[in-house]
Amino acid sequence: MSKTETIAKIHNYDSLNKSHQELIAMPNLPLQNSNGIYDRYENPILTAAHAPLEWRYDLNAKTNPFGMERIGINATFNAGAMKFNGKYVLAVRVEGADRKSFIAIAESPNGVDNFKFWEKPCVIPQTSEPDTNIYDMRLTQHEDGWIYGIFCTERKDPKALKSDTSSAIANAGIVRTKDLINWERLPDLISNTGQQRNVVLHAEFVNGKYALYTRPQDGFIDVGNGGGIGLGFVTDMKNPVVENETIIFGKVYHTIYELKNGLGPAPIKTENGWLHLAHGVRNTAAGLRYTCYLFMTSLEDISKVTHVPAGHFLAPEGIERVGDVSNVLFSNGWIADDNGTVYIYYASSDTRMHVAVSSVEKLVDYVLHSPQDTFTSAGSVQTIIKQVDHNKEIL
Ligand code: M1P
Repeated sequence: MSKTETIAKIHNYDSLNKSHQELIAMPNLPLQNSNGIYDRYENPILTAAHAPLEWRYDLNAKTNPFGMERIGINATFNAGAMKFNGKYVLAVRVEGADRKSFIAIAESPNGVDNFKFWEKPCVIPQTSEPDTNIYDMRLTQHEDGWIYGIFCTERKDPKALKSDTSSAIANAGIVRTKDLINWERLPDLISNTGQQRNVVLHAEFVNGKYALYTRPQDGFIDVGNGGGIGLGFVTDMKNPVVENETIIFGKVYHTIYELKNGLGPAPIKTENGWLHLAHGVRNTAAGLRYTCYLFMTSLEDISKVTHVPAGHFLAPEGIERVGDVSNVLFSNGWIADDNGTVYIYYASSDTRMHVAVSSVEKLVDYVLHSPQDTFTSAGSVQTIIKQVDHNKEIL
């Protein structure tokens, strides 16, 4: 190209850019039908269409004469979250049309709208065994001074039959950073179980050790005999051998976590205990149903579950029920602001991100005072009757 030749943008750039800027700037308002526990918001906060045009388009008219999208983005979901430099920051699982997931940072000035991706996706260094696919990063600002990102790393199962092109081994990959730009890769988690997903780092040391919530599983899809939310300890994150792993919250027959469960983000510390957000999975004739639930553990002993309201806290509704993996609500990120507001970032149907807003005070009230599961229909009836009788006193 001669020096005098001007470089023209693709013919459709202005209209693409206008729509993109309008999408990002769209205000998001709370919906009116709150259950008193949290407010859902009317719009998803991140969709595939929020991915920057520069990621998707070759903007040079000469090399892209038709103004085609060259790199497709399929979904934006399962984001870790934290407050960083005064901004509400998400470490988003972005899935390309090629089915590879990667992590990209998006930030918002207010936590509910105007989420914008940073210029480039995160470059996550590899270990000696390269990852095929990475996803679902949990961000933890640890008291050791590092921000840790623990994510799922997936590689093809070397022991799978030649005819089996799907079986994989999932494990926890670990990175740490100070700026969310430069990531130091640490060795993958070393545990006794075949598969690990939904691994989350607790923000404080426990008896001088790093505490990690785990989710051991026998197979890539099959939970097998084990499963449940585990807790284990690591002495040195540069040699992350999990010690003393125990299940602190197992699967239970005829509950929303009958088939499997897994922790969401790192728990929030409250005066009453550690507040946890998790997902539970049950099987149905229409496939797996993922919902989110809350529970609390003791401040003195983080392995001790103290409160579990019955059933789901957040379940897919309306458009949330439809997507690439329908009937799934999944959360691995929330932010508790200094004023007590809690922003719960959740994904629907492995497709898009949403926010629901509550407060530490409300969530603690919900966890402490909502009835626990009695595990039988008769028990559920008694729980309702007790409330009806209680209400007679004031009606
Ligand atoms: O498709 C639903 C979810 O399935 C997995 O979660 P879990 O390991 O608990 O079954 C994850 O792959 C998650 O990313 C996904 O949203």
